[in-house]
Amino acid sequence: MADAAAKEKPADAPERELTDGFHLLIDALKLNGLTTIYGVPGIPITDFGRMAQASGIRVLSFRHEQNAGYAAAIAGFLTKKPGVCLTVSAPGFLNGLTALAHATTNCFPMILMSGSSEREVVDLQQGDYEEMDQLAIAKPLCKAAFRVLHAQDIGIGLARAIRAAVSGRPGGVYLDLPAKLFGQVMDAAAGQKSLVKVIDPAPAQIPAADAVKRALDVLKSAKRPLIILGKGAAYAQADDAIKSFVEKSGVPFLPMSMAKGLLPDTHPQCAGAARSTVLKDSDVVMMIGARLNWLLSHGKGKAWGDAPKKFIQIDIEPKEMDSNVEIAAPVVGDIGSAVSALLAAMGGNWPAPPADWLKTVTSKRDENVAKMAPRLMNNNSPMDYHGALGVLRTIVKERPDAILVNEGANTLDLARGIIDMYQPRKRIDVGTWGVMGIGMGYAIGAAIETGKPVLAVEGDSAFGFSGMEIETICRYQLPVCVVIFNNDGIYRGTDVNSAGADPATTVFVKGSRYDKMIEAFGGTGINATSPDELKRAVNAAMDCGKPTLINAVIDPGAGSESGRIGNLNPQSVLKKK
Ligand SMILES: Cc1ncc(C[n+]2csc(CCOP(=O)(O)OP(=O)(O)O)c2C)c(N)n1
Ligand SMILES: [Mg+2]
Repeated sequence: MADAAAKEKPADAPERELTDGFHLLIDALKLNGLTTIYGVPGIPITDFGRMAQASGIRVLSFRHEQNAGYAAAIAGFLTKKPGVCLTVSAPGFLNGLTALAHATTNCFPMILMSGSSEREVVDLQQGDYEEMDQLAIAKPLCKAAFRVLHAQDIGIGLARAIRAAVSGRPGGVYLDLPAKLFGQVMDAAAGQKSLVKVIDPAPAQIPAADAVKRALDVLKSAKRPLIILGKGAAYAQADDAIKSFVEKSGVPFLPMSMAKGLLPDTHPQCAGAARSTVLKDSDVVMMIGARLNWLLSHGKGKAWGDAPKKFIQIDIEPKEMDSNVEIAAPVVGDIGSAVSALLAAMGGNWPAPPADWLKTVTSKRDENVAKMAPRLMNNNSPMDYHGALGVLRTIVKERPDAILVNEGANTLDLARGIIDMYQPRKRIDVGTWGVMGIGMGYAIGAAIETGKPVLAVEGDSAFGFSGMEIETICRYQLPVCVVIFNNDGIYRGTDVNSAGADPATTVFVKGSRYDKMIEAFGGTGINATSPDELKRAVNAAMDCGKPTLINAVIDPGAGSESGRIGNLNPQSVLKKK
């Protein structure tokens, strides 16, 4: 150890070059190409953040760790490298933990690095500053959790974290960094040698040839086939292979929310606008990086109809198979390798699916699109969701490389259906949990990681969870345009509390002017009361790339309870009080 080495040094020995925990961690991050950190400073990581910044790492300071964590999580999704979030101990750690759990649930690679207090004191529960056994708390909420106690283990510790985050099914990793670690000194050359560059952190997982053949046999036998693309398919960055496979198969495809744009929503095979028909009437369903969780009604029940169905599932995680229903043809492998193997094994003359099925799907889709069209062109004031989203739909069509962040209830469900996406990984939203609060963190992470303009379409409630980060957006001058669908509340702004003076639980201050908030930080705020005004304001913001917040005034009565998932609310059988 360094102290011992110093004691042993003869008086006339030349001064040896030293390094310490601060510098080793910085070097280890850089060595592995992790050059952006999202976090909030404080004891014991303030100086680490300063030194990291001085060394050329981009260190983005947030107003709340949860938002920094969401930025790191989406950085992981967008780049296939772990997004890094840095927090202080106990409360900062806990604030970041929600995002780490979210990353794990959504299969995004992320590393939460938190400073922690003195082990000796924490373990005896003697009441240290921000005392908490963080490692134990993180463990059940993420894919892996590690603690580094010695400077010479920083290299290995980070290597383990990176590998755990990105290999197999990606997820969140916690790295516990006790305060003492940062100041630990060791010989610089030995320190340099202790660093680990992770070779091939997410090795390809090639599916077995017989699994590929079985999948193709089942797909070929289908009379009414369907392909469902999940966000795992978007994450894989195997865009060309997936597009070729879908097109070669001729099978209608349904993109899950964050897989929209992998193939354009306007693609002739896209069945997005015929969702209920294809779920109900298909006989063979191939899932590519999509899970049969609640978002797909667990693969059974009314939404899936009565006809027998066979499922083909492509996933990197073997345990995903049969999780909800029997999988007739499991293909375990990474999406890129699996889809390439499928393509190769299809041969040159793959038969098109039966024409009557394709006709059923396209006519249902065209019928639904036509039904929706006039509603999207209304210029009502105050706006309804359709009028406002009709405008945003055109703007995204004209700016297909912009990134769309989306959260809320009605604001989410309706935007998902109405706004077509044209390129992969351009739509990022609430994900598996339907969590509110990802908005500004995602917007910042996406702007930083991609350099592209960001359009964040936010319910007024959803925005409130991360709203303070508009200061962060202004501070870093990020090209983010936030549009708040302000209907005065959660789902609707019309609820009344029949029992007393307090407002109903779902309503906010009526006529709030969120646009004024961003003006406090030098950004542009605009109040838009009609689709025409909204269109002008968003276009101006996207053209100039300056931080902008648009308060879009939506009719408080326009939404519905819980958006499209009101059926999940438990009901009281007792008489309504
Ligand atoms: C972290 C978290 N807390 C609470 C909820 C419950 N929730 C679902 S949607 C929503 C807000 C919906 O209102 P808004 O964002 O204004 O959208 P609107 O339906 O009004 O357009 C809330 C609070 C949640 N999903 N996540
Ligand atoms: Mg609302």
